[in-house]
Amino acid sequence: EGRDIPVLKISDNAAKDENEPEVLFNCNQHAREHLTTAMCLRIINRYTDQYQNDEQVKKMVDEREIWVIPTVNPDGSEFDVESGEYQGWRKNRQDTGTDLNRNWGHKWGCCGGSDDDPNSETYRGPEKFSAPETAAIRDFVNSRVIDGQQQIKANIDFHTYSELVMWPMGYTTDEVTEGMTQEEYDRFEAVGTKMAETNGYTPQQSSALYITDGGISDWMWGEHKIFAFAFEMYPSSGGVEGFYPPDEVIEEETKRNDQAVNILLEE
Ligand code: 0X9
Ligand code: CA
Ligand code: CA
Ligand code: ZN
Repeated sequence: EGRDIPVLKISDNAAKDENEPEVLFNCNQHAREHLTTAMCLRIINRYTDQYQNDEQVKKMVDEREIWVIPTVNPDGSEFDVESGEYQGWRKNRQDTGTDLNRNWGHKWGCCGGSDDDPNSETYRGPEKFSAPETAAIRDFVNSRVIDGQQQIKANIDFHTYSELVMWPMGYTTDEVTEGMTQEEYDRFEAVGTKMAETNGYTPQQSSALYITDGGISDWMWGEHKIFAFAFEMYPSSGGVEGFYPPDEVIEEETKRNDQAVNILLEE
């Protein structure tokens, strides 16, 4: 439907491209996962408003370039709420909808972790990056390759729900695979476990939940060696109402990830 996908940059001297590690946080790939949008807004508010008050925030703003995309799927998320009645909508708004988190180009459609039926909730689209949303973010991430070096070093893709910290790969239950050594896997597990100790989520390889292909974290790592995690936020379980917690939980359930966000920025 042509809505813009906003991206914000937070850093000292933000108008300049400085030689500082870049980190990307993105939210709301899935339309109904509105708590994640609030998560990205909290990151934005914290790393701006708290600059004077919080030493860790100041250090990260001074020494990193922080990119935040609060909504990857603005058409879908607007559709989910615009009638005044929640639609339980997951995908984008292209025809019957493409599941953006099955449309990324690493091992797209390889392994039974997505659907070729346009009516499916996990429809992968007619080809990789057929969705304007994934194509736009692919182009942005590709544009951060400067002199052959990817500037973005780490990423969290926020979802709801199940209270999980997940790392690649999603398309296979193998730890070591094409583009993933045991040493690399072990670092994912170590940092994922460390982050999970701060928010009380369960740390696991993505494929331990279920196999997905065409997921964002597989692409971030597989194509760019970006240290990429996916978080499933509050609640830990439920039905469709799990996507629509009351607004009273926003502060507590987004604050819950402050330390994990700090840890990834440090790493
Ligand atoms: O299915 C997804 O895209 C994510 N879960 S959600 O309920 N938010 O839709 C999980 C993606 C993580 N990757 C794998 N489980 N392989
Ligand atoms: Ca800077
Ligand atoms: Ca830079
Ligand atoms: Zn999701």
